[in-house]
Amino acid sequence: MILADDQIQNHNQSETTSHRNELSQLTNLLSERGKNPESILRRLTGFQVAIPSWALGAGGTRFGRFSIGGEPRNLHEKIEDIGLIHALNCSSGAVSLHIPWDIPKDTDAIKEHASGLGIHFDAVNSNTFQDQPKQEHSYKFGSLSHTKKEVRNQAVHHNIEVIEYGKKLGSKALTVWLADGSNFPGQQNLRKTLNRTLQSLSEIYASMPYNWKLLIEYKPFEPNFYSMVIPDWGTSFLLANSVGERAKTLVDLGHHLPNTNIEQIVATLMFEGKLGGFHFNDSKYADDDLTAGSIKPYQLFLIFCELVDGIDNGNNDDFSNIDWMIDASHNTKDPLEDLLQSVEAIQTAFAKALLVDRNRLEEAREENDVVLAQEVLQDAWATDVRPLIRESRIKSGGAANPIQLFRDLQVRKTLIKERGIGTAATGL
Ligand SMILES: [Mn+2]
Repeated sequence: MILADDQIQNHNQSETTSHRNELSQLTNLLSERGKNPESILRRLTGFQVAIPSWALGAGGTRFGRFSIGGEPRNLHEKIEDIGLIHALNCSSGAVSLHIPWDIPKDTDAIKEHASGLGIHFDAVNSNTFQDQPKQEHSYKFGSLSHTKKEVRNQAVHHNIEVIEYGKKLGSKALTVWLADGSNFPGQQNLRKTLNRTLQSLSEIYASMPYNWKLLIEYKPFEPNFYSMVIPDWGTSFLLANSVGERAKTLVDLGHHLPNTNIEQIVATLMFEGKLGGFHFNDSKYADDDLTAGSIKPYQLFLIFCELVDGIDNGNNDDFSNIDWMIDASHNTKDPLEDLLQSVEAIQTAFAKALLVDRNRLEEAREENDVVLAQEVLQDAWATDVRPLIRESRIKSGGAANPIQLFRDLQVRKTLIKERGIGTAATGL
């Protein structure tokens, strides 16, 4: 299903008057505070968050999975769904492919299909956390860190194969999330395991084009429950530093133990110019993969405060040097509506971070005025920025209210009619 421009324009017409009123109130308020609404709008409009190819179908747990109907049956249809999201919000113009779940059979055709919908190919993702049919060696006891050289070679070659697909599609980064680890004390020599991982990652790095990044993701537990080879940002950072300049750390919000100060991790990585990528989601307990901003929106805001500060003052030049992606699972919601909500929550956190009066905040910090520092943050946090986000969408040709239009047009019903009720997309 492809949306026509006039469907979006007709929807926007019906929202015009109230939107204009809300927007002018907000821009007046921002101007009074010495902020330039136009420059905030420009930054919002330029910010694109990639959608992973595994997020377009219903997610599940190890206990079960409930189909939503009309799920994309192949990569072509997955990209079509991302095209729908992007047409509605104009902020999801990239897809992050998972290999081997979404191997493009005809790379030229798929590239053309994507570019027709305004979508480019973001980081490609390898998979050595499960065995594939006809695979020679099993990853049951690890992949890049495995004790046997032949298993490590197989895993390294898989990553190189993923790079080859990415090169054909125009990707510029490989994301490695390593499920390797151990379930019981004594199972692994922790130092040797780390060393083997470093050697394997170095081999992969050596096979990347000169303008690619290697993004190293970390996770404290699951699927292994005693030790993970890359459990935290420190280990990822250590590996990235040893592997090379274009190896960077990727922060997945769900991959931290409860109450970890993620914004401080972001600040530290930016201080070192090693923040390479970001996976958005939210969680109450661990890697829950819930909608970004649905549980801890203030944390998301604080993270964006560090991102904005780091980019404006630090070693990471601009937002385009960081790979942004949503990494969530949609067990109960329509994935397309959930992704629209996630992108809006991310934009909200970003917009509020741009409203922070940085000069005043720095002055308060220098004077150790703790109360004022908190007030400055709260002033930005408590501002309703939705009119700005709406305006950024409308200006870019998107919908004033994407979820409302998605429902008015009965998009899911149409997809079910086109694809059937029992379809299941590959993914988590
Ligand atoms: Mn992730």
